[in-house]
Amino acid sequence: MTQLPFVTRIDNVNHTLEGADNFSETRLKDMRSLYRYWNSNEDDATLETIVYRVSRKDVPTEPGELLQCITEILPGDYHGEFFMTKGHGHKQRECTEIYLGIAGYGLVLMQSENGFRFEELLPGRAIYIPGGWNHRTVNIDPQQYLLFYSIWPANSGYDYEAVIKNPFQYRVFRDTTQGYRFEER
Ligand code: S6P
Ligand code: ZN
Repeated sequence: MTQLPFVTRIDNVNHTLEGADNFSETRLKDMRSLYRYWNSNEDDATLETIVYRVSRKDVPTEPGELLQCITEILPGDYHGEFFMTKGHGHKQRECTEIYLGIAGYGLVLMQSENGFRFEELLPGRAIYIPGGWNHRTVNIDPQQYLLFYSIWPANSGYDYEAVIKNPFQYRVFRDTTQGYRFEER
């Protein structure tokens, strides 16, 4: 199939990618195994809390094509651990990704057989996530949403098991004096 030229636009008002055709919402109940202090008797209202939203522009999942999306992570924490994405690796491990900060203040956690790294995600700052590095984003501003743009090869696939089998070495918690602190897994 031939992909024709098209345009998208970062919508700073609605916190979405204009022109996207795939929208998802991830709630606390979708992240049960991922938070350190998960309460198995959590109340329904808390379970329904939205943690992040993604709007993605789909293209054919063929080599050479690029996917793009906007992720909005809402401000908040669960028992002190900041709102974050599930995190994943790419099924095609060689596939790289770029994140560009649009609004707010976050951290991108990255982990591979070469160790753990993190980078600050700020407006205008671009982070290159090489192939083979699992990645998770954390909103470390307790007052404001975090918005970032991602672009990656359309044939990458998602490997969510990767971060279950091999959890990130550090978690990010709210801290009253420093803003945030790392806790070893
Ligand atoms: C895709 C890219 C992002 C994330 C999104 C949600 O390769 O890394 O679009 O999908 O930020 O995170 P997650 O871990 O739930 O897919
Ligand atoms: Zn990715």
